[in-house]
Amino acid sequence: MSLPKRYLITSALPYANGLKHVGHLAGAYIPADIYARYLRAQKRDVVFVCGSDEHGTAIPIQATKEGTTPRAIIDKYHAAMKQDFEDLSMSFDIYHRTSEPIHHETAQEFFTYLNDRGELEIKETEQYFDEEANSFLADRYIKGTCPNCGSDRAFGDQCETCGRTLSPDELINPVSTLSGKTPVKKKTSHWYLPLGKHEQFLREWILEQHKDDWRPTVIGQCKSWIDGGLQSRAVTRDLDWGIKVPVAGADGKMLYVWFDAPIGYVSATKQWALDNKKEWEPYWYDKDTKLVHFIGKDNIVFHCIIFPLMLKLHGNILPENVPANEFLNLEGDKMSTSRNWKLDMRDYINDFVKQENGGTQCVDMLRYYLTQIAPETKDSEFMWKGFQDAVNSELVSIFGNFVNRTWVLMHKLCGGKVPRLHEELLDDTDRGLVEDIRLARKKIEGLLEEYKFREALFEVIDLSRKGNQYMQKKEPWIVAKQLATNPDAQKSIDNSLHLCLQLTANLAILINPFLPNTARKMLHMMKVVEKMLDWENAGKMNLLSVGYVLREPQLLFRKIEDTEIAAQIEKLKSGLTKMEEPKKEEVKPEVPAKAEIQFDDFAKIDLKIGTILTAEKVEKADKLLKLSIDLGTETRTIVSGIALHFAPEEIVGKQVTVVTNLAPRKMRGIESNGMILMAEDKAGKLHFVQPGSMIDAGSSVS
Ligand code: B3M
Ligand code: ZN
Repeated sequence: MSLPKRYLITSALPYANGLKHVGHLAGAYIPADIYARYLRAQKRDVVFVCGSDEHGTAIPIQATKEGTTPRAIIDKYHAAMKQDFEDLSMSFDIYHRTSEPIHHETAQEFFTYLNDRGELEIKETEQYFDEEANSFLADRYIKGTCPNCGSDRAFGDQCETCGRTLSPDELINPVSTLSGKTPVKKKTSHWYLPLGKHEQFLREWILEQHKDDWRPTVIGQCKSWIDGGLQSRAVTRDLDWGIKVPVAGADGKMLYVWFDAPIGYVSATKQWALDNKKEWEPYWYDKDTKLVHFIGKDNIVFHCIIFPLMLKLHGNILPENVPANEFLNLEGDKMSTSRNWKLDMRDYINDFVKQENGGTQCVDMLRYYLTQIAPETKDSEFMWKGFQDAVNSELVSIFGNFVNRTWVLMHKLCGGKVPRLHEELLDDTDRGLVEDIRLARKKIEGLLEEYKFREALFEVIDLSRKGNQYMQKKEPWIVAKQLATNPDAQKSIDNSLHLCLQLTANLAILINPFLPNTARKMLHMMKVVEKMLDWENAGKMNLLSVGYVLREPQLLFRKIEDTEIAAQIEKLKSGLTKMEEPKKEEVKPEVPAKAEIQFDDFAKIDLKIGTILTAEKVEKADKLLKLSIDLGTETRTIVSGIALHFAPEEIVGKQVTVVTNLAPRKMRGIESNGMILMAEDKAGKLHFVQPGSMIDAGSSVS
């Protein structure tokens, strides 16, 4: 298959109504940035666009909250978001905004084009009207009960509890958020995009053409939309903030935000072309352009059904793929702005990047962890402990350690220069390493082309792990002890360090799309120019010339201390919005003593130390976790009622005391074979009963 001539990469345009959190970053921004950086390293023609979404009712709602104007809100948050993205090394070619005149014109032209060709229909309907506020109610201004999950905090456009897209008519018991009153229905006319008319096209294009290359979750959502019957969607609203409907007499009507926002990708491309003296049209009209939208799963319908249909009717190209991510939870709970359970990008920047021991290494540390846990196939979990582990035991101990060891040894044993390669002495271990490098490039490339970023990153780290293993096998520091007696000793040292240095250069190329700052730090140590990072160099074993003098090593990453993690968790818990705060800790009454037993009674209980191998939530049971526990000679499944106290990820690897001869019991259809002992403190918090230090799984307790 021939390569596309050019790429247009988009990241969802965040609403300029507040700071964005790391869940957003992991969903729509980091993956797009990795992809764009990879393509640029491949020397492909790529434009990566993003910008602030400055319309929609979210803006005036925030303005009311902050007692200011919508204009002040968008100016404030546009600047803040732009800065945050910059601070986290996002490499947008343009970060635009939808309040710009060029965007208003582009969106209006789109509307006019479709309207003039009869692709829109006008319908008079009854819509919710707040008599007290004398205003039609935008979807966001209506609250009620979600028909899907029963949450009583659903909005007229979406239920944030279950993520379902709604229309106001679907809400049970609608209430106006302006006055708190039940709204009435009033007649109004609007323009609609008749999706139903295009069902055939949508079915073929999505469910047949893309059934194998789009993510199953994306196809699944599209299918349920299409199968559920495609309704006409209003593309205008009765509002006073937005882009005016470009039709005479349509006063007080604005384009619906979801009509104008995706057109923001087009206007951003136009602005980029103007700024760079390029043409924008090929990126939106030429079939040889590959358009890819990176988004979170709540935006799937708009990017896979509605916007593509608008593009088609307007004569543009369609997206090749829409790699939508699932959601990222935080410390065992959904991230939420209203409950203040979140980690804003800005907070991470202030607490890590801007600290004395921070800087760009902290940027890359976050990028690393967010890619490692990217919710590509299912929701995933940001755990501070997981962040610490990822940094300390992978970035520091594997990748960083390999590079550092190589540099230190090269300075110590090879005079700070790239040593020669003595071909005649190469052995299978050496050849194996060269082959590993070549294979790694192939694998990483393949995974990146398929938007499998977490696996691709794993392969990079795995290659550095292989470097460590190689070093361990070659032990140049031991060989150095034979320098006086063995004439080949220096040659053997030269060979291992030569190969390790070439591997380091390769690692810089391969890690570059993910951790661009780390790659640049490595370039500095190698005293080579940016050009070395070209992807075509990956796999080459002559990237550093023999005899070339290299700089002193710099540590690539610092460790994350326990105290930093504890402080973040404390901050998160203390910031939880008051109304949602967990119930006050009740002081538990002392547990009354049980009746006396004989030693024989006690001796009947078989107690062993086990290690938790896996832990997962049990479906439809809030309190239960399904654990598999290593008991030395066997692995047991135990269902335990501790899900409200521990997140699955945090307990994997922990040791526990297990009652191993308890009769099996079925819970939610899962057979539980034993019980783990828990201690409950005065505040009702549960603790595992554990040995003082790690001991063999299966050790008996008596
Ligand atoms: N602003 C919704 C969101 O931030 C919306 C995305 C627009 S992408 C064209 O989730
Ligand atoms: Zn719901």
